[in-house]
Order: sequence, then C-alpha cells, then structure tokens
Amino acid sequence: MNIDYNETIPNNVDLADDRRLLRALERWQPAYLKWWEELGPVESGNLDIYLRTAISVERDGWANYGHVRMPEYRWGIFLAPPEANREIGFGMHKGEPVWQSVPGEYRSELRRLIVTQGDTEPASVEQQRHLGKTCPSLYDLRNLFQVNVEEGRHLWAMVYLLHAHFGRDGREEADLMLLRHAGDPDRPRILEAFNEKTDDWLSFFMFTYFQDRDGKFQLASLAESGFDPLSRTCRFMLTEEAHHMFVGETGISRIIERSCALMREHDTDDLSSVGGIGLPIMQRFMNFHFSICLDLFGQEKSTNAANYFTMGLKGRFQESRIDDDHKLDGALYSVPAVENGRIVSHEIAAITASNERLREDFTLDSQRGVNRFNKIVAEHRIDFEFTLPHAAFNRGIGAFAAINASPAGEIIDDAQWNRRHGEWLPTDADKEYVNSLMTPVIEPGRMASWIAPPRRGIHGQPLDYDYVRFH
Ligand code: BYC
Ligand code: FE
Ligand code: FE
Repeated sequence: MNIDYNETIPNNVDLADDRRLLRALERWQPAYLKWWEELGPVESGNLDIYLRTAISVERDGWANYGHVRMPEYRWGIFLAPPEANREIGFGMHKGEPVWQSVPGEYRSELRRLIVTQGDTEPASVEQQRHLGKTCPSLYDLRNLFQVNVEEGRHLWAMVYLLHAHFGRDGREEADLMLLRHAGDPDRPRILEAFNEKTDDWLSFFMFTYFQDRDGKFQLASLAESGFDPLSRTCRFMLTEEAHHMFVGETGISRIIERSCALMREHDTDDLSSVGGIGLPIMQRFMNFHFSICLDLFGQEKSTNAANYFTMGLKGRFQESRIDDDHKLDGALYSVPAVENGRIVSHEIAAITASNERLREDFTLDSQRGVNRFNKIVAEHRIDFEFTLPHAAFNRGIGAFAAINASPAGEIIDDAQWNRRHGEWLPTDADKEYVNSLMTPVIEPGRMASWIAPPRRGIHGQPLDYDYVRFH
C-alpha cells in the first residue's frame, strides 16, 4: 500500500476522497509547522539530515533514506494495512467485528485515550529541543532528529483520528495538542513524565530507553483495540518505536563501554578528571527515569483501565497470545499496596489491574536491557552492577505515592529520604558535571570524550559519513 506523496498531506487513507477531512487537516497543518518552528529542535531549519521517510507501509517500504531539511519532512498519515475480517479480541464485545467508526457509547473514553497518547508525542519533541546544540557526534545528531520527526508524525497519527472520527470536539482537541507544552506551568502536558527536562544526552538516552518503551507498551495495548483505525495506526507507529528504543539502548551501552574503558585505562573510579561519566551517576539517572516511567502506567487499581478493557478499547500487551478467556470473568490479579508501613500484596479483580500488569510487562522488558548493560561492565572485569529500583522508589502515582522508599524497596521516613535521596537520584552536582561534558562534536566520525562509537553506521553508511550537513 503506497503512500501518496503528491498530496499536501502524504497519506495512505485516500484523503483526497474526503474533501472535508482534507480541508480540516490542511487548516491544522500550518499551526503544526508553526509549532515545529517555535518549539521543535532549535536552530535546525537549515540542516540537511540523513533521515528515513516512509514511502509505503509494507514491511520494507517504510524506510527510504536521504538528506532532508526537517521543515520539509513529509509528515503524513499512514495506517498499517487492514486485516480482513478482524474481530474484537477481548472484553464484552469479544468475537464481534471490529468498529470502523467510533461506537457512540464509548466516544468519550476513546477520545481520552487518543488525546493522552497524542499529547506525549509533541511533548517529547519539546523536551528534547535543545539537545541538537550539544550532540556527541553527527551520527547521534541524526538519530535525535530521526526520533523527533517520527514523534511529530505520531502526533499527526492521533490528530488524524481526532479529525476523522470526532468532529468538532476532535478538532478542538487537535488544536490543544499544540497549546499545551512540556513543563509549562499554566498548560502542562497531560502525563507528568512529559513535563520533565531532557537537557543532556545521558537523559536523552535514558528517555529513549525507558520513556519510549512506555510508548511501546501503551501502543501495543492500543494496537489490540476494537476501534480498527486506532489499531492500524498504532501498529504502524510501533515499527518506528523500535528505532527509538535502539537509540536509547545503544546510547547507554556506548557510554558504559567508554566509562569502563576509561576506568581500566586510568585505573580509577573517578572519571571526572578524564571526561567520562561514572557508573554511579548513570545508575542515579536510571533510577530517576525508570521511576517516573512507572508512573506513566497509572494506578494499580483503575476503573478507567477496567472500562477500557471491558469496552474493547485497550487490551493487554499481546492480548491474543494470552491463554485465558480474554474477558477476565472472575479472574484475580495481585497488586502491591502499603499497609501499616509495610508493602503487601492484594488480590483484586484482574479486570481492574491491567495498568499494573502492563507496568510489570514493561519492567521485565526494561530488565532485559539492563542485563545486557551489566554484561558490558563484566566484560571489562569491573565490579559494578546496574539495577532497576524497586517499584516503590520515587513514585508519584499509585499505592507508593504516599510513602518514601529506597531503591531496594525499604520504606523510610521523610528525614531519611531527605538525607539519602542524593545517593539515589541525580544530584545538582551530577547534573552540572554531565552538563559540563555536553559540548558539540560535529566533525564526521568523531565522538565526544564520554561515549564510545557505535558498532556501525546508519543504513550501511560508514561512521564518518556526513549524517548532517551544515550550511
Ligand atoms: N501523570 O485511573 P488511573 C509515548 C491520572 S508514551 C499524570 O490509574 P488510567 C511516547 C489519570 O489521568 C505512551 N496523571 O488512570 C514516549 C486519572 O485522572 P482522573 C503514552 C496521571 O486512565 C516517548 C487519575 O490519575 N500513551 O507514546 O487508568 C516519546 C487516576 O489514574 C498519570 C498512553 O499513556 C500520570 N502519569 O491510566 C513520545 C496511553 N497516571 O481521571 C511518546 C493512553 C494517571 O482522576 N493512556 N494519571 O482525572 C492511558 O491508557 C491512561 O490514560 C494511563 C493512565 C495509563 C496513562
Ligand atoms: Fe511516539
Ligand atoms: Fe518514540
């Protein structure tokens, strides 16, 4: 299914046949471009960047590489091919044909899910907008911009659904996507982690490792949706998400690689004099990013989540591979709770526990990469192990929001927290030091002092390729 690039808005949804929808989206497009110019990557308008652009949504067709200026990137609307005779896979409508239009009784829930998802996409672009000024290499600069343009396209994906299926209030929600801003005190982004700063590249790699992985799990759950246009949109977005997590995982790995090499070479744990990032600093950044991402999954027990499931709007991760009735009739699930100062677990109706279940899926997936990080450390015969903090650590949403806990999961009082959080979360000194390393490296093939080169270039190009051209 090829994408029509002759249209003002490239698409594979026959937009040309729906003049009203086309006009509505054409009205939104200038606002989007203005937003990109004002709050997208700073001073990037003139750069030629080696980007991939989707030309078809088939398995191989979505990766077409060439140098592009970002404002000219063809943001468009691409849905994965429809699956013939697809049926709703879970909830009370299990076995019924999927919906091609919004079921009236579920309109507000569906809109809310789409708005929440859509809001994160431009938020991440805003959060990352200054990073281009301090890139550790041209290779990394190109990857940053690739992630940014695709997050921009993910916003287009959600805005299309709002315009195509929700009429006037959908259009209003689409406008609001460009009016809320990451960290804005008056109009913040909806989910808290999307209001944090991402001002240095260690944070960027942690972001793409953890936060984009939340994206993977949320999109996978929405890809199960009985609302077929949402499912098809999310399926295509997931193909792009894989690269974002690749950027995160390889970025962290390359920093670890470099730090370990510096530790061996100089026979020291203190990398501050040799321009490297110490492993304990990385652990503190990891603790921060992992814990704020756990919050993104919502409360352990959620009637919203139960409704989404029963209504057939949002499934579980890989719903069809789960061996049960997909209705959760009478099923129970264990969720954590805090009682009398202790962490306990409660069995609740599984249908209300799907946020917790997805959070656990995310944690397992996150741990797999951490194991790979530890392998790098072990290969250098260095005695250090990265660990994900306990789910109770540094939480703002859910059962643990009211308490303080150490990364090991011991509940502690306020005084202990105040005394010790600097051991566990990035300190001002950590941030200042990491920031002091953020000086741009733009000579093809060269890397900043604190990061190892990647194993290979992008799309078969050499490492010293001019991934970004300056004018
Ligand atoms: N921050 O019933 P609960 C991505 C609110 S990332 C602030 O547990 P629910 C990307 C909640 O709204 C993927 N508020 O909530 C990654 C509710 O408010 P009300 C994004 C929060 O609905 C990188 C109340 O607390 N996609 O794509 O079950 C770069 C009660 O909570 C938060 C999605 O999230 C929070 N963290 O669960 C670019 C998928 N958590 O009703 C992009 C769509 C909860 O009391 N969203 N609240 O006013 C959802 O499925 C659900 O909205 C959530 C929340 C899982 C997020
Ligand atoms: Fe995204
Ligand atoms: Fe992403």
